[in-house]
Amino acid sequence: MKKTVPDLALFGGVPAFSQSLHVNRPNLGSREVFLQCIGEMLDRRWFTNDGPLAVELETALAEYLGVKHCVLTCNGTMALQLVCRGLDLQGEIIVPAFTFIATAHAPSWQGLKPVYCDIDRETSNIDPEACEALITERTSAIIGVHLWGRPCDTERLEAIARRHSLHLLFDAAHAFACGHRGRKIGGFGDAEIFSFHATKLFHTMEGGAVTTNNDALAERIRRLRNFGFNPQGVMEGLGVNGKMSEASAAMGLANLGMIDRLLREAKTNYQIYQDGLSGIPGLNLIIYDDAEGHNHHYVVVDIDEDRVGLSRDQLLAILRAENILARDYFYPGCHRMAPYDSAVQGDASRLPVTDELASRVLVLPAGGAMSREQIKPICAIFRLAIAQSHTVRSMLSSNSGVVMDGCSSVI
Ligand code: T4K
Repeated sequence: MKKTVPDLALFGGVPAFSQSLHVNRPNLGSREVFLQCIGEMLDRRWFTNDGPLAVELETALAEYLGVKHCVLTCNGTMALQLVCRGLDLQGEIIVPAFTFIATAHAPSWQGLKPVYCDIDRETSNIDPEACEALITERTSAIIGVHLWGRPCDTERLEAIARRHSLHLLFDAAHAFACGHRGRKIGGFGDAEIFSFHATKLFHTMEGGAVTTNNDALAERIRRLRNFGFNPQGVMEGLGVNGKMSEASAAMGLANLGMIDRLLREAKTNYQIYQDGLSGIPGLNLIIYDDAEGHNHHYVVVDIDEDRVGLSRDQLLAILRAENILARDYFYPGCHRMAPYDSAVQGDASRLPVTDELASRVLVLPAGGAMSREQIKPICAIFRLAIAQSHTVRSMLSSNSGVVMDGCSSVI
């Protein structure tokens, strides 16, 4: 256990971990089910194109999420592109900038213009009032992101969308198995999209899905996903290859069967962090509402530099030197990244809450691969660095040889 500031690896101490700890290393559900599905797939020699494993997974997911249709895709980005096409969106769409770049790239790839909206300070989700103020005659849709799995204010957004005759989509990439007002995320708005990337709580290695209660939209997306062919094999128009492979679906079935265990493990790890980080002034673990139902997949801390005595980036550098590969998601916000940054240069203060949170938030290593024995030392390093913040600061300013590894923002 590290006791003094010179024990920190950033100042020459031995790193706390000999192997890197990652944010959200992939979960492994049932190895047995996975291998059995792969064996059957090999015997069948049926590897893709709506194979039996993908069909089984679509049915099981629709049931689990309580939604009429689940259309599997090769990733979450493709799922969002397919929805934009499926709804024939044109012109501008309103999106938050405090999200993974794919939320903006997917509609942009479809020729739409993202108009960035600020977020609510409490929830980190799109601010409905700010959203309504951005609507013009060019707007065709609003995309809410259930960031870290915390639900958007779906009721207010639905009311706004109705008032202005807009489509409403949700990027639910983080929100698998999360709930809102007694319903699982998946059936809100016109459609929701999920990412089943390897780093998500429920994953298919690579993959994603569109979920919707709209029969016609689901059918349209199925055709678009298969090059534009209809079920009779007749070409109807422009399409793309957005299908999920059978190997990915096998991983999905192996994980879905163990979903309760995966959720339990994530919650346990979150609670170990909660205990270990409690009572540190200025360091706040973001809270999940158990009454809504949550997956506890992202362990996110908000750092108030004035009270902590160190910036988010200084803490990030301390952790990374210990091989704790925390991330500064989603710094600096999509609006400040290429190709969108040139448009906001003259108007940099339009997203003040986004800019502030993007410089304060840190995502910690989590997921089922983490153990109590790993989480406790991480919390202890936070406590040591913050308790000794004056010493850390003065050592940082006097030691020009210190490398602030992995910080994307300016220290
Ligand atoms: N909307 C939102 C809100 C999203 O967060 C995402 C994806 C999407 C849409 C788009 O969905 P997809 O098209 O990706 O399905 C990662 C993921 O690639 C991305 O899926 C995810 N969000 C985003 C938040 O994180 P990176 O580049 O920041 O992290 P990456 O892929 O390096 O993985 C994180 C850590 O996990 C690594 O440090 C190492 C570890 N890792 C990763 C992989 C792939 C493993 O241990 N094993 C692995 O197999 O983007």
